[in-house]
Amino acid sequence: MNIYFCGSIRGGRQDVNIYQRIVKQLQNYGNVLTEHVSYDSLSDKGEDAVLNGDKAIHDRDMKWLMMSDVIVAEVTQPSLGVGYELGHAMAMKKRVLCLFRPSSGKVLSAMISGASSDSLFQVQDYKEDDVVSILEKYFVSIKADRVTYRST
Ligand code: 6IA
Repeated sequence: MNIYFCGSIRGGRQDVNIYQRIVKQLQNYGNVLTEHVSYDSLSDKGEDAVLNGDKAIHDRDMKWLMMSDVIVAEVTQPSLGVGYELGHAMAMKKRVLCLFRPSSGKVLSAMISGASSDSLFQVQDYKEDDVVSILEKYFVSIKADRVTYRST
C-alpha cells in the first residue's frame, strides 16, 4: 500500500516531532512516499528547493499523490501546500485521513473540517499520545473495507 503523508513545511515546522511519530507508525502499514516531510533536517527554508526547483517538487509530489492509496495529513499547523494536496486528493477520490490537535488552541479551516462527509474523507481530532491507536484503528477499518469491496 502506498501512503502519502502531508505535513507543513513552509507553513512552519513546529510539529515536526509529531510528524515523525505519525510516519514511523504509518511505515507499519505500507510504503510512505513522503517520509522526508518528517525529517528534522528539512527546514522551512531548506536547500532542496534551490537545487531541484519548486516545479520539480510540485510535479513529483503530484505524481506520488496520484500513485497513493491513502493520504494521511497532519493539519494542525496550517499549510497552503497541505491544503492544496488535500483538494487534489479529494478530486482524485482518494481515501484521506486528516488529523487535528484541538489542544494546539488553533481552529481548523472550515474547508477541511467541512469537507468530511463520507468515509473516504475523514477528519479526526486527536491527542499526541493517541497517534498509534488512532492509526491502528483506521488502517484496520481500511483493510476490512478493501476485503468487503473485493468480495462483492
Ligand atoms: O506549503 P508547505 O510548504 O507547508 O506544503 C507542505 C506540503 O507540500 C507537504 O505535505 C509536502 O508534501 C509538499 N511539499 C512542499 N514543499 C516540499 C518539499 N520541499 N519537498 C517535498 N514536498 C514538499 C520544499 C523545501 C523547501 C522548504 C525549501
